[in-house]
Amino acid sequence: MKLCILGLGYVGLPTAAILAVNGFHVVGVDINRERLKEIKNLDFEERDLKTLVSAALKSGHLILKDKPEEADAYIICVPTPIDEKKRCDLSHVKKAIESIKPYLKDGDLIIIESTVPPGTTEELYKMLSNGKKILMAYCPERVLPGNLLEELIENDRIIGGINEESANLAKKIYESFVKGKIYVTDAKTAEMVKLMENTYRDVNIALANEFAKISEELGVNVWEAIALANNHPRVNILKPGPGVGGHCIPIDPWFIVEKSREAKLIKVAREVNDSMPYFVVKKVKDIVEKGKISILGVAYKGNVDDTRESPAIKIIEELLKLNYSVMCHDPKVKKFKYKLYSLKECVKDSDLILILSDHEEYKNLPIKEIGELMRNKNILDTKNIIQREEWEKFGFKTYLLGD
Ligand code: SAJ
Repeated sequence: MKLCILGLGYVGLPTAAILAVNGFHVVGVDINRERLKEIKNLDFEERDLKTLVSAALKSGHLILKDKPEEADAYIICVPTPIDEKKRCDLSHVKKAIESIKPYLKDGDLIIIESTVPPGTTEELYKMLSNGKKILMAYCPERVLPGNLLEELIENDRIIGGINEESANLAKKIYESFVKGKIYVTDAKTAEMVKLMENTYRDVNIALANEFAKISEELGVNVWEAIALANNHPRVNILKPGPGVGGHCIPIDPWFIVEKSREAKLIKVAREVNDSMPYFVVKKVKDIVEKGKISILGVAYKGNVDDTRESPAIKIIEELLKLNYSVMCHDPKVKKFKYKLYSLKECVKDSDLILILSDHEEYKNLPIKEIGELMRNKNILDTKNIIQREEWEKFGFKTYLLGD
């Protein structure tokens, strides 16, 4: 069976590679030639992905192209961002479908993996099927960046078919590499399931963030309170932080909001999480009125190199607007909107260290050396990863989000 994967991003690439090493003939398509070059040069971070992609390319089962070609099934893994009105921008999905239209023949299957608002697969199907017998299914990705390959193989999958035949054929493809269970349902339910998963996480993080704000107001350490509350067998409060980043969780809940007027809690939760960067900036202002801020961690979460929608971006923008001088450091990230410095350069003559990502490296920083380089020894930890007493031993004033 020949497959064409459209969009070789963080989901499309591993999916293409894993299907290729499992015996399918795979054409991996990305309209961005730079991305194709990166893939050929194995220029990406994710654990084990290099080995897999390299094996798939060497086997000849994976070939890379900037245009689709005739195949038996097409898997669409292109981005679905939100527009200014917080509505899903389906233009990449529509373009991808347009690009395969000339090759579609009776019995071909189109699978959508990109996150989309409920009802989208059915709508696209109606636009497409005219005269031809096309099969179509929605099969959302659910992998966690940072643990991509393992989750791609081990996680359960949901397949939502436009009809039974579509779902069954899609199932055959995923069965080749998925070790988790594969659940079959209709397309709209599958779309809703994906959005509910990420919305569940967003709303729960919002609750933790709101607890952090309330705790500061009332003089409680939120981290201690959460740890104690989580001893209850039916309580599992998530962690507060400087905001919710990544390309999924801050975006997906809006796809529900755009489709239903009943979505109230979801919208407020989004707003609470979006307010966190401003809350952090206010804390910075309360600690130092002016001077240099050293940001440690610009990735959207710990131990990944990804900065998409990272709360660090908003925080830096706001600090610059307030005329602070800002330098950033991140041991994982290679490309970022702002220049990245070595740790020493970043903390030299600084007035405050601001920890925004919980990278492993930040748990054991050389406190003494850092202290000697700084102008004022202040540290604000938004992730609760430093040992405050250790820093205080070296004369630091320590501050914690939610305390
Ligand atoms: N965060 C907190 N507090 C927490 C947990 C996370 O502030 O207790 C923040 C993180 O720092 C980060 C953001 O939330 O900025 C999102 O991180 P994440 O680890 O919760 O999620 P993602 O975006 O890396 O991946 C999610 C996953 N979804 C769920 O766990 C329900 C993943 O399984 C999905 O495949 C992925 O979104 C996606 O692509 O949709």
